[in-house]
Amino acid sequence: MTCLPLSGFATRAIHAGYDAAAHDGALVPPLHLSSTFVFESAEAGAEIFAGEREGYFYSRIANPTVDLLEQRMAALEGAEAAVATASGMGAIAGVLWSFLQPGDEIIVDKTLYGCTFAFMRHGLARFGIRITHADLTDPANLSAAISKTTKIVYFETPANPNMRLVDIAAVAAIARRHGARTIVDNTYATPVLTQPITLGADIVVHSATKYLGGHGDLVGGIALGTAADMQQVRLVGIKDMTGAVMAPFNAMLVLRGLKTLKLRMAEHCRSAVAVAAALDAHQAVAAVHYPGLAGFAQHDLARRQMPGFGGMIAFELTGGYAAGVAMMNRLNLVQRAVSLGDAESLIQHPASMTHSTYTTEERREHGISDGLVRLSVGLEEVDEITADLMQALDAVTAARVSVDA
Ligand code: 4LM
Repeated sequence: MTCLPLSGFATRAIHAGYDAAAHDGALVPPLHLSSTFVFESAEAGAEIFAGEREGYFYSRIANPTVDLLEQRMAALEGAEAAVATASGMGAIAGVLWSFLQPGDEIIVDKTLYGCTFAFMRHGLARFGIRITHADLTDPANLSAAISKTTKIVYFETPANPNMRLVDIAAVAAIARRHGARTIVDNTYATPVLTQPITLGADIVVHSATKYLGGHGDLVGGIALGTAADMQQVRLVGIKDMTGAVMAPFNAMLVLRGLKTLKLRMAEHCRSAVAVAAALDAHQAVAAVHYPGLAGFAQHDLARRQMPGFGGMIAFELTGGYAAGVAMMNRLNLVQRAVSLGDAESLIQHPASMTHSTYTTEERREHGISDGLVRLSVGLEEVDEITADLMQALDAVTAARVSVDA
């Protein structure tokens, strides 16, 4: 039952790639921890190594449990193939090392997750790869920047941390006309909300640590694309260059997470809409960045590209950074922690945490303000999430009023 004709998203998330009859009737796929695999003969081993015969030989290249996750994710993203990795950063590094040479240019959106930014601007740049930042919220900026040396166009939508959106179809069409690959980090949206490959992107990367796993108990990543591109990522970027392979146990945890991904995302989206509206109405809040708010600059694109607006919110307080710190320290239910997409609501301060990999000057250049606070709306009762945030904001407001008086 490797393919499920005419099946919908939730069915594929639970069944794709697995046939219980081939595994002693086990409802839940077995966990293959084996690092190496026994050849029936020396000749068979040589043929497997030469790619002349199918078969597993070493879990840095492929493993049956990880393989199942790759097939299942490919079925959810509309991709031909996938490569699961040790982390989201492993997926990003593995993909980029696979397709870039010294002298190539990569055009990346203005805002990226902190370590992705650091890997490119402070890492790849040292190896003769040119990193050009363009504001891809306007596809015309890509047309102006792209050239013959551009090999890759890379962005997140929504972007971490400030929620800017990119029109995937428009940007991918421009990149394709110039012979560049489009790579989309789909961590925030997940395939429940956006399937970039179906909109023209070439490669999707994820931090599986976030919504895909969904329970805060693993670090993992995955890259998806054509079979040929993923073979290159597997054999070059992962096998030989980074070794950033996903552990089978983590693959099993992600497979478990995927079974409820659609349900969880629906609840994250529903709750985030309510929390964003409550934040927006509070006098201590200067701005809320959430694609579902009518006042969000790219609300029309969000409505066109995302059937739900996601579980991530960024906001700024009228009292700036100091008020943000005071508010975060008064929270009881919402947890002060980086990462996102877990059942627990998480709050963090990008400038001093996830995006402290940017220099202060780079953060200013890239539109990440010191007062920005990021919230991952979890799966607790939405009224209780909102009440916790409101009491913390009320306390900060009261403290300011008494200082001002
Ligand atoms: C965070 N993020 O934001 P691993 N792509 C995106 C991400 O948000 C992240 C990664 C890749 C956070 C981690 C602390 C859009 C990570 C990297 O952490 O390597 O699985 O993913 O809080």
